[in-house]
Amino acid sequence: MSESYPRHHPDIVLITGATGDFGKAFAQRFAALGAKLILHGRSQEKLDALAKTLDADVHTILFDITDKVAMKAALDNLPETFQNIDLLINNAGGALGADPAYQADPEDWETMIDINNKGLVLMTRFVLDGMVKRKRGHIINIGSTAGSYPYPGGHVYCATKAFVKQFSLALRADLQGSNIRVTNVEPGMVETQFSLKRFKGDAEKAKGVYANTTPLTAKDVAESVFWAATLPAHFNVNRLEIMPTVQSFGALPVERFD
Ligand code: 8X3
Repeated sequence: MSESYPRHHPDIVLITGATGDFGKAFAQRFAALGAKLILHGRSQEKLDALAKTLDADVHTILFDITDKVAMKAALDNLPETFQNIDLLINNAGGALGADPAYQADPEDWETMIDINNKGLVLMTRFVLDGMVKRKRGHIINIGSTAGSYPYPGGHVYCATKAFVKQFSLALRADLQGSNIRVTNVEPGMVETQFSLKRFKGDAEKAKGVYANTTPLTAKDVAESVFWAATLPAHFNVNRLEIMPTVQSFGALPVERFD
């Protein structure tokens, strides 16, 4: 006879970057649980299209994640029935460019830091106010294996994800005694629009990243987020590093002279 394991059910889930591949998969996974969803995006059209596909009570919030005034206003003006956020999934983010650091576009660097780091910490700061008062909540940050394992062309993207990892762990320290959980989910290769964005619309290059192999899918990542979020409230996953089976580690390169 199988014994059932108790699950935690977040009632209100806020997902940033909800109209991207990860965001959609998260929205679908938590809608299936019966959670109310606050979906953040930059296009009302895309948010509405996503909301239509979901069998859930949805509130959409529209702002650029780098605009802290608009972010604060959207959070301050949540309808009463959406105010008690149980779970924040800091998902908005991405990579821009994969050229060596000395050839990278400095604007891409600033954008990655603004979105992956500044957007994420401010969102967290604003949502934590209510969570701390209620002594209930979970912050799930979408990190990356790139935050632990640097690779050529990764420079600022890797650094932003290392920041997210350490920020997540440091938050745990400050939230001691608050009953609030923090988890950094760190996926490796996942087939999404990630590479298309990184290579600025070069579909050939983006396709090549996932060619002839079996990457993780957004659904796989949603499953791991869902697992961490629905564990009983006394159980905190600090970091969850996930990769497709086909991916592993390489040796450190050494320059040799003739
Ligand atoms: C995505 C994984 O390896 O492309 O965060 O940086 S990787």
